[in-house]
Amino acid sequence: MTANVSGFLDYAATARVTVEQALLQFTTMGSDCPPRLQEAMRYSLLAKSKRLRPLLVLMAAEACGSNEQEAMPAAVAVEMIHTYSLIHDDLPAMDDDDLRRGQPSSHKQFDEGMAILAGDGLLTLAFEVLSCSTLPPAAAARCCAALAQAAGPCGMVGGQVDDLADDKPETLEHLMHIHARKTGALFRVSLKMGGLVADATDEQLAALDTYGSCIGLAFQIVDDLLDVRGDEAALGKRTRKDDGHGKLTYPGMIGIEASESRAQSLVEQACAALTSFGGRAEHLTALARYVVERNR
Ligand code: GRG
Repeated sequence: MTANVSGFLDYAATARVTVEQALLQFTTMGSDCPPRLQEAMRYSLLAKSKRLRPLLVLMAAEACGSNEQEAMPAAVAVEMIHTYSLIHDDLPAMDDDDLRRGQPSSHKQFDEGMAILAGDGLLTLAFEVLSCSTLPPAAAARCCAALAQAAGPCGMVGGQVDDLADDKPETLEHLMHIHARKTGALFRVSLKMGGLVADATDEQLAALDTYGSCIGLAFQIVDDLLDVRGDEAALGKRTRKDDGHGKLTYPGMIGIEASESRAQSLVEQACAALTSFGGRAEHLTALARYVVERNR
């Protein structure tokens, strides 16, 4: 492991605790929320996770001169959207997975109806958290719009629909288009919201976006490689599924070695995009390296 990645892991471990305290606080629901619904939302939201998206929000805000406290509602909101997508993705009608984040999937622990509703609850609560935050109203509105676009029909949901299609074109270009929306959009919007909270310049937002596109794609390539390697205990989910389901993957299309070098060169591109931030982007640089060095 490279030196700055191990430093990043210490920083990330501390930031993760703060994010998880905020997730707990923002899911303390009023008395009209059925206790079992709150339990199901928290079951998935607070389960073991790398918390990459909230970390990206906090680190982008830091790189643009803001702080953890101001950025936390956006960090919480994107983690809620991510968790809802995992709950729904695991449902029998979608990827049909029994294991997620090292524990039974929501529909296995509760039931299908409750899993759908826990996902719906997190999706809507994310926008309540953002819009009721102490952010200036213009920044809150821009964050809400950006998050809705990234998670919606032209973003994550659209990518999922194209990925579920039986007759999808088997080209690298199409695979990248799916992943840019299904996985990449939430990475990019995490960085964008960090920038918006900090009232970043257009140049700063553009640099963060380039960085986000590169690490989003690198993340997905590594995800496919980890699936091939198949360490279920480390990943906390089923592995070697992609082959069995005839899924399009990078190792399947361009081979393992080419996938590894592609992920590596994307990380270099991501880091190069951050030069104008100087030392303030130290954590973002280390996170990019972590994305390719991770084993879960
Ligand atoms: C159901 C609307 C809807 C969308 C689902 C993102 C997605 C679309 C599905 C997730 C399925 C999946 C395994 C995608 C591959 C990449 C990915 C997003 C993995 C999970 O993210 P991590 O590794 O998870 O950051 P943790 O648990 O660490 O937060």
